[in-house]
Amino acid sequence: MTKTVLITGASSGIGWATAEKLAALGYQSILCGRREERLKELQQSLPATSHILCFDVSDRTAVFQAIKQIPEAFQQIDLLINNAGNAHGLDVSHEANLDDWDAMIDGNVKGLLYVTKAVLPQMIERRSGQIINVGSIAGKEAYPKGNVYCASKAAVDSFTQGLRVDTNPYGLRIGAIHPGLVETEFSEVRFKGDHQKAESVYSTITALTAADVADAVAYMAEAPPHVTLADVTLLPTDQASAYVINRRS
Ligand code: 8X3
Repeated sequence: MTKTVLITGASSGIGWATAEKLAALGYQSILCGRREERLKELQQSLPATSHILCFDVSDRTAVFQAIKQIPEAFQQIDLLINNAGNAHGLDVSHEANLDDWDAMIDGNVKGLLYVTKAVLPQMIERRSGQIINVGSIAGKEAYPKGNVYCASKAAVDSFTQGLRVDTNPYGLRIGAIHPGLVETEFSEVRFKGDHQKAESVYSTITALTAADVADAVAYMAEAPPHVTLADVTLLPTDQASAYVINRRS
């Protein structure tokens, strides 16, 4: 039977690449994001059926409304990939912008919680389903100026563990993947469009690509039902920890 995956943040980067990878494996997908045009572009390129849901994960009402409106053919969600999230700013705590902090807590933490809460009941009822949360190496180790971004990803890590414990009697597979440096729009967003600054994050190393992360997500998804990859940290070989990076000058 065709499996259905719901992917948040599908309009770019890891979300986009994961949609491509899973569609190639035959999954039908619910593509979620804020940018409808991008989602349409992705939909047209996929070899499998998909449905677009355009909403902002941090808008609690919108999340529940959108998920309620999923057409019948897509309603049984076998796999939820909580990928939406971003970094906003890179500043020491005493100089950071509170709006940036709000945006990270709202999107990376509250958004992930809302989508999970909207999808979880059907998985509990069916006693099957898988959730893969996209965390970050930043959630494992706080790095200078990462403060709230790191805290938001630590919350993803901790919530994943809690969710796995709570849902253990119901046969769900709950895990997280924690990537290190991945060359996507991530740094463009973090540095608010400062292209040069964003590029310099990746130009002196061989960073992961979004497709590398998608491959690992697919591996987690395709593992046999009795196998849960609970906690996967994925680093480029040039990166040993959140802040030990072998940069070539
Ligand atoms: C993205 C990885 O190292 O830039 O979450 O925080 S890092």
